[in-house]
Amino acid sequence: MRFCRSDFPPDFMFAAATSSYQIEGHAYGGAGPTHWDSFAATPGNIVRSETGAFGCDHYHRYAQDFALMQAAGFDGYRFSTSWARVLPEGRGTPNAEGLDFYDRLVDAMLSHDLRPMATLYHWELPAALADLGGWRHPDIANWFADYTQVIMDRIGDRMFSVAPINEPWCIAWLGHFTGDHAPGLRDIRATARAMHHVLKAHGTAIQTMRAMGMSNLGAVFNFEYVHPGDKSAKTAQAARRYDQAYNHFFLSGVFKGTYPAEVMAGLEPHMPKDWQDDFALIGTPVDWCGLNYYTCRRVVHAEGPWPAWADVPGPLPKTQMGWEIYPEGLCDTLRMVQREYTQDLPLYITENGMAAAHDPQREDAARIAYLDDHLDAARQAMAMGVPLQGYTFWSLLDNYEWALGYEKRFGLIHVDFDSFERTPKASYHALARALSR
Ligand code: GCO
Repeated sequence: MRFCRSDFPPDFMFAAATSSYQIEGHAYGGAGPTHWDSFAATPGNIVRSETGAFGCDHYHRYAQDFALMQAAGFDGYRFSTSWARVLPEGRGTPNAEGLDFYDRLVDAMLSHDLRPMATLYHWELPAALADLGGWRHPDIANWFADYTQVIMDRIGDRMFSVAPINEPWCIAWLGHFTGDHAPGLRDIRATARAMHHVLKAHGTAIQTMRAMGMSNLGAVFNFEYVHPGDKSAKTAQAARRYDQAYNHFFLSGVFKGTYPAEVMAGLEPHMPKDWQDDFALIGTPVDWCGLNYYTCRRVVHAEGPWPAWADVPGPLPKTQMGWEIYPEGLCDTLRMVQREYTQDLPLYITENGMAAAHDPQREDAARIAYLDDHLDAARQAMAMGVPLQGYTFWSLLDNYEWALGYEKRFGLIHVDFDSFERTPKASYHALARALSR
């Protein structure tokens, strides 16, 4: 690696991230069914119809995983708790085994010198709540607050940081507009409701945790750097529309108490009743903001109803996901977020990384370069005054990449999905060396 720990301020945090459904093994420990289980059981939604039933068997192997993290010199671990593991029906009686599991998990993090950075929702909605309408239902924010209370009553005393929701865009848009993620809807009214209700859930969870006396509470959003895909004026507008919907809608709700006009041009007729009255809740102050950044996108105008956009492939080298590698976009995004929304609020990179096919001969060179280039971009942003306090790599382990099943390998550690054997990759060793200096 071109960088080492001493290139960063002494309290800068290096972490790695995972999420519950992607690694734990949802079949274990009395967890209830989720909308990802039913989405996966429906033919055509997921590569080989794979599910998170066994994940990386982290449920049984977490101590080994944390020992590997400690040996690499990580300071923190960004993980998520599963709503359906804590409350199998989404509401009502908690699953004692699930609460015991997270209690043990957090103690194991601490005994491996890893600061727990929790996320309360990383996409696996309890199926019983999906039956009631899921993110479309006006009461979901209250259900989420109840779940927040139950899980944080158990582990909240040991958290370094907590964010309620991972990536509102993916929940609302990929789940309800494109149908690529569970629950697989393609419905603009459902989308508008989900986009608003995830932010209400974020706000009620922050208020719930504040009332419990918790601190260091934040929000995690995902970003793509948007390039217009051609030089036409219509494309310029489409690119701006995409940028507003993807990169600005949720930040604007939380930090400015309003939604962008270009987005409301399409969504307003479908919004829930009295949505304008919810911004005091949505804008409940947070202590930090997290950015997930992977790639850029090239957007062109497409004929048809709002949003009237399409994307086109770009010329840059691509990851196993087909995503262009564009580190400059990370620096620009950090600066944009600070300038337009967060000013002095601490920022964290809460996800960044790449998928690469398993190829032991090639020594993981692409992932090492990706890390180097994005950490350079992070340092550039810091040199320009961005109050960045940590970097989190996605992901610790190869894992369940949602609709793409187990094929896309994001891990610093290779996982054999038959034996669950872990093998650190060259990127793991390179990062460990960099963090030791
Ligand atoms: C996300 C999610 C992760 C994904 C990762 C790679 O950011 O989309 O938090 O669950 O696995 O991003 O696509």
